[in-house]
Amino acid sequence: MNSHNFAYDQQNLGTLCAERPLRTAEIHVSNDFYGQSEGIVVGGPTHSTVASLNSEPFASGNLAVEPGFLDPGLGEYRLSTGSALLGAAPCAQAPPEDFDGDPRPIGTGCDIGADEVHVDTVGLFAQESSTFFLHGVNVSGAADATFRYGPAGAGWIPVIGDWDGDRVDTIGLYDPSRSMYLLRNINSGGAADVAFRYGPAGQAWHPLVGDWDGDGVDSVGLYDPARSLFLLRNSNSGGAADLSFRYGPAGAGWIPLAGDWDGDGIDSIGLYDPVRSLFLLRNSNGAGSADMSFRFGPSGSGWASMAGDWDGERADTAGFNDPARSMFFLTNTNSGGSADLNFPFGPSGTSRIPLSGRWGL
Ligand SMILES: [Ca+2]
Ligand SMILES: [Ca+2]
Ligand SMILES: [Ca+2]
Ligand SMILES: [Ca+2]
Repeated sequence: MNSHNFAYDQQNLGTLCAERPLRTAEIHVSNDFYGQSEGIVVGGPTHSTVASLNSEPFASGNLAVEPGFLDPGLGEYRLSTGSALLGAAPCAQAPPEDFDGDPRPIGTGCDIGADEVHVDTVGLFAQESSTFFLHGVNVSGAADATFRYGPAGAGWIPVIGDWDGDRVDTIGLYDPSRSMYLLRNINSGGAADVAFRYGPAGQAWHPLVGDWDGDGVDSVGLYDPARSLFLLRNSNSGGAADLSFRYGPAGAGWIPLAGDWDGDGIDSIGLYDPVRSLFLLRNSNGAGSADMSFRFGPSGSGWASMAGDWDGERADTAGFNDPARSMFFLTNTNSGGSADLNFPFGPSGTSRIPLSGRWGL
């Protein structure tokens, strides 16, 4: 069986797949033979094109297209979000997880090769009905998952994280009146899998989520705007903060963010100043000055800032939701400039809260 592979730029070498005696069952399925000039030898006959190969009874779905790797010059052979190999294969012969632990399939069909592409995509949360609307791709379209979780109109704040380390982000809620987190390991309605109080009740503190210790599991935090104080916890349970530090000006109305800005597997904090539309990101969780500082988006616009790994290159980058038009604006670099992705999702003119995560959708 030769399935879901790619043979990339094998100049004049071709691919030899010896199968003797010739079988009639499909044994060459959904491979990508790209940049081969001397044909594909399978069990005797040499095929100069994949169309010819696919005419054999033992072959189907093979392609010869530029695979669209993230950065082959740097040895980065994972697929980019624009690859023609995404969803290009049936999943019958694919393992249920890819080489870096992502579930297969994500979306319709499996990606050809060892990697199933899994990037952060957007979602929305409607507080009045406590409904989550999750979208599996960063283009316009209808929600791919819609469900209610938590009480309607209670003013609870959505949080997103990989609480169980399976590389799929799921939902949660933060109830400010009790300072209680209610986390769920599946993206659906139901009871909380983990519920605990952390921090003081009834404060106007912001919930935060990140993998602060790099163990592959996201855990919670809090941001006190009055002191610009971050209180981060490495486990999803009540108790004292594992990390506590001040960063940024107290009482300035800046919005806290969390993300892996440098792609080292550890999430750290940041701040967004809406007056200047300035992001001030920090690569370590402690006091100090910003490691990255850039303007992105219009000043004083009322847009909601967000962060995610929109292109799969492992670093989280900035984004916005404009609630008036329900437009998302996402950038793939933390350096300002114009958005790399912009698309509408959800109804305009509502006060839904934007979300981002690797939903496994
Ligand atoms: Ca992957
Ligand atoms: Ca998970
Ligand atoms: Ca962690
Ligand atoms: Ca990091």
